[in-house]
Amino acid sequence: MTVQALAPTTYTVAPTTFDYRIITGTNLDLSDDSSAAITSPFPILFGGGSFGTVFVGSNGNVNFTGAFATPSNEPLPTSQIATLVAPWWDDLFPVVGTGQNVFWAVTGTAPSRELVIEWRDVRHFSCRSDGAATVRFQVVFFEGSSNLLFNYADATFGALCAGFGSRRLRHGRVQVSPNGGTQVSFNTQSLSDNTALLWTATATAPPPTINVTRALDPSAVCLLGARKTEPSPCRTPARRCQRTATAGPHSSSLPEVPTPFPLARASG
Ligand SMILES: [Ca+2]
Repeated sequence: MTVQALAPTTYTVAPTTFDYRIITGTNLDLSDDSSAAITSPFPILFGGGSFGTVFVGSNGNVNFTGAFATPSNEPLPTSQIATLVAPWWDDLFPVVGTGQNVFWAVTGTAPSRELVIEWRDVRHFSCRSDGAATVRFQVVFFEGSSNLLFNYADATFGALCAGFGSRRLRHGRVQVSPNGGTQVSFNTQSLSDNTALLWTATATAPPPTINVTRALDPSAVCLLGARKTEPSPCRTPARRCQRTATAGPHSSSLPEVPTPFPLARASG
């Protein structure tokens, strides 16, 4: 059999047309510095891998590695998590039991569905007492594509948060492995309301082809029908194995064992 692995992938990023996905979605009802795992109905292609589970963090990022709720961001690549998609990694503050939280939905029909994860009107921890100081953005994963889309409907906390200045606005980063990451900005204000970033995946090398040869193991076949009280009855040679198996207590369920044993070999 031939195994075709996915190629390692890097990302380039560029502004694109703003087209915010309006979803009702499921409210993850996250608390401060928390994470939730969601299961996508289609495989998420990312960085040369394929993933069924997406870990959604309250602090403006998702990953495919595990729960991650660290509020203190750092330049990429980070050693804190192997995979990271960070539209806005910052100390955000969703409010439990309210609509100021993180929502997700799957839209469209196969094979062109989208997984949309939205941080909807979430606050910043530093000015969490002000319900009007919020941001709203989302990440979109596309079925059958490793590309990503960041949409920013509200990229300015404003209100009480305005006093903190732009240094607290950090966003637009993708990391695909501990050794590689692409970021748009770090601790600077680089995006405006109603803007979008499209991350385009590029394979960095041809995908490796792995040839696998599988051989039947005579002893493995014979052991199915051997009495456990017999010391190693199913060693080679093959003919002895076949006789032992036929005489065993489960012989009626054993398949006919050809001699010599065939070597299964598949390719291409
Ligand atoms: Ca937080």
